Amino acid sequence: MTPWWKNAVIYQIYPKSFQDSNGDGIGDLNGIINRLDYLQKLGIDAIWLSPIYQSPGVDNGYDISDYQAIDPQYGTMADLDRLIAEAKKRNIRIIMDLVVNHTSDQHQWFIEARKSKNNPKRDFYIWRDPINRHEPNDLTSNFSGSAWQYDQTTGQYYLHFFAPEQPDLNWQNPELRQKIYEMMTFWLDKGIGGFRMDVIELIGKEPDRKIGANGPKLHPYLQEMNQKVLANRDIMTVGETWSADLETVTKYSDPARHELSMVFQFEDQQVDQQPGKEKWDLAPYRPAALKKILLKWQTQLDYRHAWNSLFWENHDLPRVISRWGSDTTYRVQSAKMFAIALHLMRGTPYIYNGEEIGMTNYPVKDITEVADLESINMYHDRLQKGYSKQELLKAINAKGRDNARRPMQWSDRLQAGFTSGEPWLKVNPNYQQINVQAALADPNSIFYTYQKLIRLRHENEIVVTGSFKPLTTSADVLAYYRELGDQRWLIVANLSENKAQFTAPDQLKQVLLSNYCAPQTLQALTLKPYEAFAAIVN
Ligand code: TEU
Ligand code: CA
Repeated sequence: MTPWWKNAVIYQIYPKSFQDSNGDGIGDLNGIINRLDYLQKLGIDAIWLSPIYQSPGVDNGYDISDYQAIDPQYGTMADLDRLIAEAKKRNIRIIMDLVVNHTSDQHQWFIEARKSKNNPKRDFYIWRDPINRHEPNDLTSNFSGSAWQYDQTTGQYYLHFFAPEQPDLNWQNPELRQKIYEMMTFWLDKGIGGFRMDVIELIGKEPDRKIGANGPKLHPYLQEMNQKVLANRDIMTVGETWSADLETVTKYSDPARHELSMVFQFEDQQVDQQPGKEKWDLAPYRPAALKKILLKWQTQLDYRHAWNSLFWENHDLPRVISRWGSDTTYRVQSAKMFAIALHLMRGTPYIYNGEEIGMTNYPVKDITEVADLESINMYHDRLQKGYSKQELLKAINAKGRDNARRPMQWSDRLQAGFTSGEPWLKVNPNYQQINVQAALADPNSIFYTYQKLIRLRHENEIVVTGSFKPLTTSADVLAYYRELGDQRWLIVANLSENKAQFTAPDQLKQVLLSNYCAPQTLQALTLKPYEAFAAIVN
């Protein structure tokens, strides 16, 4: 039997930016509850909620100080229980973000751990003596600088792969693992739909050997977690795994191995960065390179023994139309094209809040306008290394995480209907044109393309289990067949702003979706900029 999460579409909410209900400028749980009818109309099956746990907010909630308390800025545990119940009434499950590679430095465990070398919680974290009065080694943090922070009280360094306020947990400690499993069980017993697991690839780290991702104990830990917590529950799990390749994705998601339902892999993220460098080292987008990676994952992963997720955006990534499509002349066409191209592939699709109305990046002119610590740290680090302000701002505007974290644009009212107060991060001024209210009023909006794609997946087995066959096309055109029994669908997407020629040998039976006028034939077509369609053929 096909598990529910294979024909589900999941919607990611970034709570701080989704909907404020009390005028403090910060999105909250009651705000989400008020928008459930909208999400039901879109048709999604589950919400992945970015962290709403108690947190000092150094990394917007990815620094948790209490796993079993709700941060007061988002509401109360009663509000969350109500969200779970109200969502359930609409057949929507709540997927919680599980951040267990690290905690906040304000977590009770760390407050204890740093007190003394023989504190009972000391070994929940990773401590090392200085070497020649310096860091134990040259491991670096994802947020710039060393991954080691010196702690005065005991004269040792602790490990942090992210901010110093996010000390890494020591998964080698069995008592720590047990505590995490108990915490996960607490959440599952509330009736949530599963977990999205933050940087889960790092939990098998061996810092002395400079191993972060994919340590030798990673899969044994996940199997233990599965056995102790996840097994025999009607839930899904998705791991965030930046380093995943075909082989490791199979390890994580082969049902016979009892680890996770699926993972996020990020290979396509590299198409617009210089090889071997960081995301800030920009390189031009080449549609053909993107196509190659998409096809690799569709054709080379064995979907009988593995599963993949499909996404363009999340809270760490820029808006896809600003990045690889058009956020001006062809905004609507390119947004629909990305939707059509992605949602009819194999895997479970994710929509990031605002993607379904074609929200765009918001460029800044000065570093003082930036909120995200990743961008701010990188900026200061690279300024020191001799980069110019201008090129650093260019990189932040292209790839910075604030782009996707701007308040959700609900209407053309003040502050886009996000808040009646001052939003924590400025609203994109284009909200007067781009907003939910306008999208719902226009039958040709991006919103309805997403709605239709979700419905197609729900109603047609071919989208979920059909085989996948690429067509040979011109460089910038992605085209594939899905086939099941005697049914055949053809999906065509021009990934570029240039016109392109396209021909398929098939007869057109019925056009399911298109972002221009529906094509009349499949022979000798000239595809318009970002043109895409899906059709039943034979
Ligand atoms: O992100 C993992 C991660 O590695 C990010 O630093 C990522 O490389 C970067 O943002 C890409 O631009 C997860 C969360 O999704 C992110 O929001 C957190 O900041 C991070 O973990 C730490 O918990
Ligand atoms: Ca609020």
